[in-house]
Amino acid sequence: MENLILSVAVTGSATVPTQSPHIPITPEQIASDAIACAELGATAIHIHARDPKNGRPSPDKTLMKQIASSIKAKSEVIVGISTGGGIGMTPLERLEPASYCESELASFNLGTMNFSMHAAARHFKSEDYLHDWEEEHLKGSKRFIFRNTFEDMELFASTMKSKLIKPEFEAYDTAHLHNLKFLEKTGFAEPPYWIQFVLGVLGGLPATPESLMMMVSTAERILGKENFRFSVIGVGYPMQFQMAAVAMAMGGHVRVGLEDNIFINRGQLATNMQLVEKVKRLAEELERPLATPAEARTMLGLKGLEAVNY
Ligand code: KMH
Ligand code: ZN
Repeated sequence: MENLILSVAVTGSATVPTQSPHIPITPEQIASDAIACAELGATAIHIHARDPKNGRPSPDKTLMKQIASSIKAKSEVIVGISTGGGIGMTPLERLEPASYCESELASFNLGTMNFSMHAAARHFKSEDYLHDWEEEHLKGSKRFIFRNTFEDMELFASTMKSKLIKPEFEAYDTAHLHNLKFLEKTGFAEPPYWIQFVLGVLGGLPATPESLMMMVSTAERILGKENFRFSVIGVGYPMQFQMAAVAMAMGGHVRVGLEDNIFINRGQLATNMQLVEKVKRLAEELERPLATPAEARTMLGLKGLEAVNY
């Protein structure tokens, strides 16, 4: 098996600051967690920006550039920029930070779907929330449609191609793999693919070994075994670790981080660095040495840090 590409999604846009004091918010905090995770051995960092005043997910490209360049100043870790953005952002707003920063990697979501975090609101009373946007963010996600139409995907694909940004395809269901195949047939995607199987979002497949097997076998059948590498995101606790272990045993790669899970043990809030350390322990036990950023750049065919705009 290949060395393990360990990605860390340090902040995301689904959670609210009230859920955990460890979620990095300011560009300095996000960069600092990214650098600390890289020092622990993480290969790649997936970033979103948040408004430093209140932690709300932000499409501000200058904030994103500030985060990416602070990471680059201290580390060679691969930086992947989110184009998933957050609730209320238009597809163009979501694309802008990656396009502006011309990052090596950027997420590419493969279909329109429900994407709800409303179940997390059951833990809080209205007066618990630290910021006025948070309650509606969680509860209102019941109405949220995560938009990724074919027109949007064509735009994302051609923009990323023109800036030599490698797509990190996010597939939440087997239908998304068929969408990717259609993009391939119509000239908007080209193997070899780097795919994240995202399991456990309310609106996508659940985080179970059965879902993962189905994703892998579907991808092998329709894309061809030699045409993709996969990594797995298990959303929630303990699914993040369970899916990591199954992915490692299958020769896949792994993403952890507070974007997808905020607990280190049942009921105990995590830091990003603790999540990395726990998954590193699993990787060691399962004989999957971590890939360095340089190794992963070769594996994924990335353009290199000299070619980014940050
Ligand atoms: N929040 C994750 C479940 C993106 O940023 O493009 C998926 C994600 C999407 O990371
Ligand atoms: Zn993300």
